Amino acid sequence: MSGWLSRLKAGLAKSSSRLAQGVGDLLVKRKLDAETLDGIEELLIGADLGVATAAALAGELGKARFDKEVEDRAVRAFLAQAIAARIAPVARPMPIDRALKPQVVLVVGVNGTGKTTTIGKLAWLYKSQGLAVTLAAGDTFRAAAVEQLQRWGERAGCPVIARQAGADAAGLAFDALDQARKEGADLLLIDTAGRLHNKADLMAELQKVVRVLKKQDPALPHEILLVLDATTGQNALKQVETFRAMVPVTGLVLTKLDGTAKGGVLVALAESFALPVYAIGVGEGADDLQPFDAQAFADNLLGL
Ligand SMILES: Nc1nc2c(ncn2[C@@H]2O[C@H](COP(=O)(O)OP(=O)(O)OP(=O)(O)O)[C@@H](O)[C@H]2O)c(=O)[nH]1
Ligand SMILES: [Mg+2]
Repeated sequence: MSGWLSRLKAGLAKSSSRLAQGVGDLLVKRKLDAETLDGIEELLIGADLGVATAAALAGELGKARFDKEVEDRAVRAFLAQAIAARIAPVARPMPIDRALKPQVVLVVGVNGTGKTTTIGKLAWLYKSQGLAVTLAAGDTFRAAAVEQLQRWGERAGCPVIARQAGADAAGLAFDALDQARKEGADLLLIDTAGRLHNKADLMAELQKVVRVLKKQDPALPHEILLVLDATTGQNALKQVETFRAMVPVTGLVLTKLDGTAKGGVLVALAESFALPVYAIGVGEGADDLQPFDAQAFADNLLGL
């Protein structure tokens, strides 16, 4: 856990250094007056917490501490507490039901957000917990996508079901389910394309995959995981709306929290959709994906 915490801290360093430094600078004169509160609100917006959340947090801070002399650390601790309270309800690891054989997880998202990498990391994580994991290379649009998933499969020691590029993604998903059932797999993770010729094609393909799975069992897929790239900031909110209009998304993964000052978007997502955030990605390595702890996340976001 301490290794993971240090990675979370390093990952959020860009977000936290700006926030922590900004709060510190604002409080040089050590008075939390209206002007300072406005500055803090702006900082929170800059960290992509969203306009409404930033205003609410500044308001709470003002009520509690208005016009009093305060330490910058106390202000950051107050904000971290308020943020943790907001994200705690969505900080939930993906529920795993070993009785399902297999539990079927469809992974969707815009191209480049980290779907394939996230599947590789999840495969690694669940394999290490003793689950039999099968991967399906449902991104049949690009040949490189299949090879990328195969490399992750080799690394984690999981079978990868694939077809040549250009094959029907729904057919591949059907075959993968069949094979995962025969092999008694606990978990089937299905990759999908992030981009087709256009958005209508992508929607049609994702919906067909879901339809084909449902024909086998109406409870399928058990989870539809939407992968979002934190570096896109507020754009991630748009993507949730777009994908929810296509398929019933059940949970989110937020990747690339390293290398961005927009870590606050997780707070905006929590406030806007109340969808569980199953995991966050803070690097490209196999163990750079973990369920997140709301308080630890908020503390690190504020550089505490
Ligand atoms: N720094 C960092 N890089 C990440 C993270 N997750 C994924 N990446 C990188 O982001 C790039 C895109 O990741 P992919 O997994 O290929 O994304 P994808 O959504 O499958 O992309 P398409 O298949 O093109 O739709 C790769 O270079 C990954 O290594 C993360 O948490 N942190
Ligand atoms: Mg991919």
